[in-house]
Amino acid sequence: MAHSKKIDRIVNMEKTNNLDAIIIGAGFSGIYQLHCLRDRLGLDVKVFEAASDIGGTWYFNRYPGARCDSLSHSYSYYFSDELLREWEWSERYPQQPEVLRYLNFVAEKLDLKRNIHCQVRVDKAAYNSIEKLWCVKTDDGNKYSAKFLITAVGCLSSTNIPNIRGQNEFSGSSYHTGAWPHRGVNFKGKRVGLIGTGSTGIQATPVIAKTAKHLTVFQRTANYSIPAHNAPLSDEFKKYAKENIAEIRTLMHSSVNGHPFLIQDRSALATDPEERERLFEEAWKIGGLQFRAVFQDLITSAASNELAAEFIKKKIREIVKDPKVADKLTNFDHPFASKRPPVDSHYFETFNRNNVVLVDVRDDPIERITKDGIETSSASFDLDIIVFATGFDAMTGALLNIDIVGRDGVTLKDIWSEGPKTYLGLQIYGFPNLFTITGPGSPSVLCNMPVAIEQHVDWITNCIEHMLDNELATIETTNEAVLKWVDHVNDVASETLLPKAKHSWYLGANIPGKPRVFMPYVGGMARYREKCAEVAKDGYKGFLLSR
Ligand code: N01
Repeated sequence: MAHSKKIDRIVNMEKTNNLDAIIIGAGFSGIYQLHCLRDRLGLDVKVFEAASDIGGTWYFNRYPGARCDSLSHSYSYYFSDELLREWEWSERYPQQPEVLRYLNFVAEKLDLKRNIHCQVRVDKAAYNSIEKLWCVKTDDGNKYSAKFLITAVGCLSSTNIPNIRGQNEFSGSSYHTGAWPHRGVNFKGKRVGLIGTGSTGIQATPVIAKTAKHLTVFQRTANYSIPAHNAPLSDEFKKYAKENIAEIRTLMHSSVNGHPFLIQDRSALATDPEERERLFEEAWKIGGLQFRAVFQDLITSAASNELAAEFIKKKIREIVKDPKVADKLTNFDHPFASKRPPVDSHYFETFNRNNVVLVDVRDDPIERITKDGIETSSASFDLDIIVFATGFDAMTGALLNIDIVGRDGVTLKDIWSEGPKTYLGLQIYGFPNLFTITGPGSPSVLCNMPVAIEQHVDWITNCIEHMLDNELATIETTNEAVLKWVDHVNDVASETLLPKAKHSWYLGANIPGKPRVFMPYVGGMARYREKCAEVAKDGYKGFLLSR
């Protein structure tokens, strides 16, 4: 039933600009949220998207080698069996263009694009407590108001270019991987410098090395990486995925990280050494994020983690021919998987090529960028292209880039000045009727993203439906619920080794001046899903609902 008429759309601006809901962002989360609000609840909704087309992360991250590290059959919306049956992934891990094609397929199939306004950036959103409406200003000079405001801005969308002296002097070209030019970049015959060895740098390195004349990789933190063993999907597997939708969905919903596999209930430390080695070997052959699932205590026991770290070091040493290079690549300063573990296609092998050099910038820091390239404390590197694979102002950056003003004129920047504080990652005290899809304090980036997104969107949709059915005007979390949840997020994180990675973006440590707060919820997707369902069932415990 359409609820549109039920909403008292109080006009404080032009009539045509009054909506039931505004969604910011047209990536995985924004387009599904639009479908739910428009097609399930019958609301009048607009989506604003800064890019010139839909896709979010997958629109911007077009760098060479960009590929998903979730298994393709699980990197899909599971709300519609019809969509699942109609779409066919080609590889075990889809490349960026295929994921973007998938999102366009969904948007077209559900006729979503007519409500999505691209090349429109939301500059400001302010809550009008009298009218109980969100007032939104976009960069094309328009103003809109809506009862509900939903951010679908992504966790890794605000790019981070480190402030290195002399950046503007470089006479060559430079690019951030998360804002890659659509025309592509031709590396043929070029001397390339790549800064950063997170998931992105590790994916880009082997591909750039294939065409560049020379590639210098500037590594600050040695990173564990597990081989993807990517390959085309067999017809048999494609058939399995289509014929077992319900089982795969159940498996993903019951797993800790929303992946279609479970973490094995055994301890690395307690397993006999020979058997442990065999299991690690087997897991290495399977590859990808599933490696981490071979034992259940790898992220909770330092001793078990060390065993995994030693195994990975051994593997890297077997691959990399020059022992000095292998030393740099295995000089880990954090436990395995305490930062998001990259999944690679021939990353370590790339350092056996004679056109690739690794520079450890811990030993030999980058001093400045010059007209000709990069200078470290002991050498200079002449370059034609610099690639910044330097990550994102994760989880909060994209939200804080919008000037969001809540009840009583309180700004999001102020209320989060000591780090993000939310209830369930879904709502912020002082910001009624604002929902943050995959916000800080939710499993989000620790989970297979589509699973985390669908759970949030479904919860928000059900909540809005509940409000409409009961003629409720506002929902706002209480300060008490927020403080309790923030403590819980910290407590759960401290039971694991994840906060031990001092340079991790999970902690905001990659951005100078950003408060050090562990942002994602480590308690597991299945547990979190139950908690959210329980909150709703208990009449939205921790929220105040008003008429
Ligand atoms: O970013 P990162 P990313 N000088 O922050 C280095 C997701 N993702 O884009 O570790 C020198 O992880 C920095 O060094 P350090 C995934 O969740 C998914 O790679 O801070 N180096 C680090 O090596 C991932 O975790 C896929 O010491 C500097 C690198 O830059 C997340 O995105 C694919 C520096 C940044 O690594 C972010 O990954 C790709 C400086 N001044 C990414 N500043 C999928 O497959 C930073 N660095 C879905």
